[in-house]
Amino acid sequence: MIEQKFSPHGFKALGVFNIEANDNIPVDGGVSAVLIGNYGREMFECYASQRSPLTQSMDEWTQATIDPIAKELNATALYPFTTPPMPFQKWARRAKAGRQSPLGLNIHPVYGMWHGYRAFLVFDRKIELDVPAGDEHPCFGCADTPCLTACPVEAFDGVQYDVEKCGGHLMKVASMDCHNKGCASRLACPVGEEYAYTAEQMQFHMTAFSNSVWK
Ligand code: B12
Ligand code: SF4
Ligand code: SF4
Repeated sequence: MIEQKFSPHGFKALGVFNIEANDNIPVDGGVSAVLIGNYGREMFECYASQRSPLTQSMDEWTQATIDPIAKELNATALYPFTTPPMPFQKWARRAKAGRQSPLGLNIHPVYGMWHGYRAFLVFDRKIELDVPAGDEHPCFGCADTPCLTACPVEAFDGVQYDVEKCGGHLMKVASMDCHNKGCASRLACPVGEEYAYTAEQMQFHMTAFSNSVWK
């Protein structure tokens, strides 16, 4: 039922958790929180064909699409792009939609690095979903950790992400591969490779990221 509402837009229900007080979900009476996200290429294709007018940003399109569905489902939508930011990565781990990788990004057991979060829907009732969770941490047994050595400026040290190093590199001509193909560290991860975004979608991401850091 929930999935059917979202699938025409390329959004997927990625997980669910029963809300506890220390989750600090800012909705009175919230019982279940359902993570709505995207994986693979589909949502980008829906965005390209459904956004209106052509200047609508992905966040604006997301909210314009999800708000009416949330209303229909009698749920409250929370978004990852509000300020101050809400701890989406932590909540996504609560929803069993991913584990923390050495990159700091959550890794999904099936879709690897190639997924994102678009909203949490908070319900005043218990919701159950059948989604692939995966019992084992996907990084368990990845002895070579290629994600940590792929970045040309070593922006990841396994503990934190050096935004300045990455951003500084992206300003240089030598960073063309990062701009054209996508972040080398994310691309180095073998989990869920078949869900990787297209070159065009990677470029969209890198432009959005560069603009957010350097605006
Ligand atoms: C601020 C932010 C950033 C900042 C990070 C600042 C920093 N100090 O590291 C910048 C702009 C650099 C950034 C970059 C990216 N981000 Co970002 N970012 C966010 C945002 C909006 C808020 C994070 C936050 O403050 N949370 C609240 C605090 C309380 O929680 P926290 O866990 O302590 O937050 C920290 C981490 O989230 C971390 N962080 C955020 N993004 C990233 C990216 C990497 C690689 C790492 C290691 C850490 C990191 O910075 C936060 C502050 O210290 C979240 C959305 C959200 N609401 O969570 C997305 C989010 C975390 N980002 C995401 C992604 C995918 C990226 C990018 C990889 C791609 C992109 N968006 O273009 C890039 C990395 C660039 C690259 N090389 O490809 C995804 C992660 C999905 C996942 N699987 O975990 C999120 C959840 C957005 C989403 N809608 O899905 N991001
Ligand atoms: S390359 Fe290995 S350690 Fe790095 S995120 Fe992927 S599975 Fe985890
Ligand atoms: S975008 Fe390029 S410079 Fe930035 S972390 Fe990824 S590989 Fe490193």
